[in-house]
Amino acid sequence: MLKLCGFASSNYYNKVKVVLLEKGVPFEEELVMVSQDAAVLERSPMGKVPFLDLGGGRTISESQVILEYLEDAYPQPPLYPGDPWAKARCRELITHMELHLELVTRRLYRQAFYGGEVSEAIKDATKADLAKGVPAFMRLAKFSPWVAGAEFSAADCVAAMHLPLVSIATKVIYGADAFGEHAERVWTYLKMASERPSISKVNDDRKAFVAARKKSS
Ligand SMILES: N[C@@H](CCC(=O)N[C@@H](CS)C(=O)NCC(=O)O)C(=O)O
Repeated sequence: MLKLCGFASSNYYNKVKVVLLEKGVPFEEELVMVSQDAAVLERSPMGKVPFLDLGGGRTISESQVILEYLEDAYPQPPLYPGDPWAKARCRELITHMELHLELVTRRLYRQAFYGGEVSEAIKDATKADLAKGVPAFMRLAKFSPWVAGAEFSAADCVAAMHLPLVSIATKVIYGADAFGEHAERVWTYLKMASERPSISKVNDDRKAFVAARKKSS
């Protein structure tokens, strides 16, 4: 059986978990923390999570590559539109959310979520990057009602996991949501997405994981 490796508070892990649940693919979860240990590096070359273990020494790292693998290996139900241009636009939206929203905002997480500190220079640079990334996202996103259009898609598996972090981290650090005037639209969408069984389960598992870690620390 497929093993999804990582931990339940990782948004990249959860993105893949939503895909597995949406496709009804049986899988197990293996708790693996970020690590530079040889045993982890052998399965995930950067020591990052998630990675997927197919058994027999076969692993795949990088959440988007895992998502694409799952789409190829388990085509039903499809998580991309059939039309090549619509499919490319869906991938464009995913790439945009990851490169220009999540990865940019990630620089703030240390202070926003983990009690650490981030320099003013990083805060300023992040703000400047988001000032371009957010309007670009709003130009690409459809919210009609799903993020890439009328159908639930791979882009929703990504958006539902990454967008809350962008919104919350920027509220914590700047006292203002990076989505600005669009925040209500984004959160209306996120609320709708969170009612989908796959996303609801992943969010519940995340909360349970975080609560258990807090209790044991
Ligand atoms: N591009 C990677 C990003 C995954 C990622 O950054 N995961 C975090 C946990 S949420 C991690 O492993 N961080 C450790 C590190 O960056 O060394 C993917 O899409 O899988």
